Amino acid sequence: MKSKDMIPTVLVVAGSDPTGGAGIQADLKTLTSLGVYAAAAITCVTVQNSHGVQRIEPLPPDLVRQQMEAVLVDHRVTHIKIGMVGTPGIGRAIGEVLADFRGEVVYDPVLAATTGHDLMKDGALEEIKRHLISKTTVLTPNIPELAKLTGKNGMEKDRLQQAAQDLFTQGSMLRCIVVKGGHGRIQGNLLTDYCFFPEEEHKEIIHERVGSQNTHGTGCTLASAFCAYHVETGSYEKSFTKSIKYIDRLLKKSAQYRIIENLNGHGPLLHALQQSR
Ligand code: PXL
Repeated sequence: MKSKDMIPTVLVVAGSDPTGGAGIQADLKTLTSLGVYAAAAITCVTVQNSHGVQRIEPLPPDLVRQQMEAVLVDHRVTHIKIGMVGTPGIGRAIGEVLADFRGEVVYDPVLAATTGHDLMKDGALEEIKRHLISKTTVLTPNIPELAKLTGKNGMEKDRLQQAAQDLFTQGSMLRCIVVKGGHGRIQGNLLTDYCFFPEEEHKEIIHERVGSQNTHGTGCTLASAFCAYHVETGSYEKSFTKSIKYIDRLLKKSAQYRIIENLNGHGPLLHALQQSR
């Protein structure tokens, strides 16, 4: 690109996963593989691998805020993508920065790791709702996260739709909720991903579950791919369809490789296999 117009930057705010499968590493790989410039502010350093999460060190909230501000004053940030927040204090600090931000806020409300380990401190849920969900435009929960955020359990479409409506009333900026079907009811080998809107009819994509050992970081990757496609298209619906396709292709390609020693663990996706749209 030779134009002197400023290119868009996506600012990722998330935790570090040293294996490179999830968190900030997955976000940067995804956005880069889709040709979008990505900056990163780190919330927490985790020590983990396919055997589990051994340690979590949240950074001081003001350090998270300063990282975000450093990028915001220098780049044309059109999208902020939030992943693991870690503590209520970090949630509040991010919320304070978002108060002055007018672009898209895509929040993947990470509550637990693939191995089941909690990635959010107890008692953070109310703070998250007050400070983050209130300023979020696109939320990308999986089914357990949707249930935790709303107190509404159930996997049927009606139940998910009710839970999404509940969130639309809590978050006045929310324009789109993508509910990832990976934890949902499987019919045959089919699963359904949903995209709910405050007023329009929802969209859904029914597709085959990909059998793979390498599924670690699919949530982070999907939300980042959504961001990248939204930078490109400006459409929530197209970003939903394209990001689900991106994940599907990447899961299929990555399934063919052995990446980790642990035969019972979840390996990462191989983002480098997906160089173009
Ligand atoms: O995939 C959720 C996630 C997000 N962020 C970090 C993680 C994980 C899962 O393990 O480690 C840092």
